[in-house]
Amino acid sequence: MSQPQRIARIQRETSESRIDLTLNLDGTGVSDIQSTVPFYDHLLTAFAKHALVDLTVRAQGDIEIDVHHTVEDIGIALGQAIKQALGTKEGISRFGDALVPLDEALVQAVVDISGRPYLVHTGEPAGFEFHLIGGHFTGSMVRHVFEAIAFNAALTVHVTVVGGRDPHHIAEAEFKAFARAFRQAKSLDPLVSGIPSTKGAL
Ligand SMILES: [Mn+2]
Repeated sequence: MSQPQRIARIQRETSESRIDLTLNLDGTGVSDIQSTVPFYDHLLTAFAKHALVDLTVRAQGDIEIDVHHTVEDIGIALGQAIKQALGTKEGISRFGDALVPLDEALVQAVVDISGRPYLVHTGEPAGFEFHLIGGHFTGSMVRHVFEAIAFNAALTVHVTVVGGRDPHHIAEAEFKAFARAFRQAKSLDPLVSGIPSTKGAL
């Protein structure tokens, strides 16, 4: 039996942003990201590349106020797309983990496609949340994006910053570690038959 295509398109419009996002969970890491927030483009491009998903993002938002709304809303749309594309979750590995360095930064991520939204996020150095990466992307948004993805995709996500000094490195290593853990969790395991849960549902 052939698997249905694991793809999704989310179009989400509020008074604060307009998002058009497409996701293919069985891609090759090809992305075309135009979030209007350059460092976020960099993070989402890294996510697609290392999760082996194809991702396109077009966004327009009220970044003249702050990048917050647009960054969060893309996270929500990405979470919704992940949930939709995962479908019944039949045949997935379900769990994934990764330990990813970027020079001095080191980040561990663990993903469970559990159907239960949960985020445990620790270890960013003091003051990280206040740093403006690239002059426009607030460090605090990293956790906010993981919250948006975990809650809207119904994933259990643990991200632990083991070490790091440069905010760009830390943020990028967080996204790469999450990507690698997610890549493993969403992969189809030929040894798995049906939904990998003793409950019979995820
Ligand atoms: Mn970089």
